[in-house]
Amino acid sequence: MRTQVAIIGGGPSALLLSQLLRLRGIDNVVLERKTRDYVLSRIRAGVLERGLLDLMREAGIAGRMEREGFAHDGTLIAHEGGMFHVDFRKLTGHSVMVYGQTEVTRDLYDALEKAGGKIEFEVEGVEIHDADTDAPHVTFHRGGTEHRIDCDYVAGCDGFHGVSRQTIPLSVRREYEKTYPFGWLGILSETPPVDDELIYANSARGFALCSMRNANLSRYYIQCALSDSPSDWTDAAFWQELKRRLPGEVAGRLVTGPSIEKSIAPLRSFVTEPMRWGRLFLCGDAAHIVPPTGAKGLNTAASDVHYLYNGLRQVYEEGDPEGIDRYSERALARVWKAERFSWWFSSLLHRYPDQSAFDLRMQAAEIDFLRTNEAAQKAMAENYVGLPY
Ligand code: RFL
Ligand code: PHB
Repeated sequence: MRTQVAIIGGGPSALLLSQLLRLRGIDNVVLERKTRDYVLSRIRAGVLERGLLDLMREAGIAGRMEREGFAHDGTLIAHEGGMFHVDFRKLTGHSVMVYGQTEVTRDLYDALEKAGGKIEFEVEGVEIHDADTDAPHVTFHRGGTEHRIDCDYVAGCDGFHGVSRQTIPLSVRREYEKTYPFGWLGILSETPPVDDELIYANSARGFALCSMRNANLSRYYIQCALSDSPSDWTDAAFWQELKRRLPGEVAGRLVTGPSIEKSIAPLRSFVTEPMRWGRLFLCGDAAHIVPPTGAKGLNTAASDVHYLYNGLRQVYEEGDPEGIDRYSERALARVWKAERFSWWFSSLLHRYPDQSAFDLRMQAAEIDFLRTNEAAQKAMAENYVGLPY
């Protein structure tokens, strides 16, 4: 088989890139190792920046998001029993959209399937060959048969545990990593959200987040030990702990119910450089990970897609390689700012096992500065709604 762009992975980065390229007549094939249902069962991001919304419009998949998504003009930050509001719209002129990653992915699968987009599911043993030459190819197995795809370019959109990053020789790759000494235990429940906006809470018992998917679907998270497993937490224990971390007035109106999903995610900051090796381009979680506190993972994956899609368009439509030559530099400049914001916002809101009394006072002072200082709120809001591409 031959195609112009072979796309490894079938998550949101891969599908968005595939659909944008397809609309420009650039042939591509998506290779996903799981089934569609499996990919759609992963509950992940919930907050979309305007850059991603624009890309969804350009990809022709924004209809349901415009109808069913919820625009949020600000967020709430709780600390020591009190709570304050950061007004994104007033401070930046922009808002964010609450619409789940699962729904974005579903809309992309539907659009690609309707338009005859090429997606191969349940592929095994994907290998990228000759990425540093002018004639790369990809091999994989399915049902005991080996397949080969010859292509012009390879987009590595296969997430943190994929093969694409590993294809870049260690002599070329530089990796930067920070792990955090805790995880997030998240639940999804068919209950009305406790507030119209998200609540990020710093409490003496650890971080908590109240988020949502729609008027009757709530998503809540609490900071937990890395050694915990979801089965250690009954629903009752989760709700009790969440309430203890929220201001009394919020806890009092929290509606609880059975969880329909419960999982633990470790927190990590990670970047690999460069994001291009020859004709292989890394995109999204394959190249970088952020802790979820700033809601930046999917949004940063989308900004990579923006730079790569425009670079590939430029080379195919104008014969100009400038965009792909500068892809790594442009993508990384924005990635590092999202890394900084996610690290800062995580440090502000979590309890660390080794925090001294002095560290705690520093954290409290910084939260109070954010509460009372408009310039600090503006800096936070500009990062949260998303820096320009
Ligand atoms: P994905 O979604 O991991 O998709 C990669 C796909 O590649 C497949 N794959 C392979 N396919 C073929 N061959 C191989 N060898 C392969 N290896 C892997 C996988 O099966 C998978 O389908 O990466 P992508 O597309 O780059 O998308 C990134 C986002 O998923 C991620 O950044 C976000 O979910 C992060 N994130 C959030 N981001 C936000 O922007 N806003 C949020 O509010 C937000 N909340 C979150 C989050 C992530 C979370 N978890 C669970 C880590 C909340 C949580 C709890
Ligand atoms: C979510 O709704 O899953 C969510 C929202 C905001 C975050 C992280 C996750 O910062």
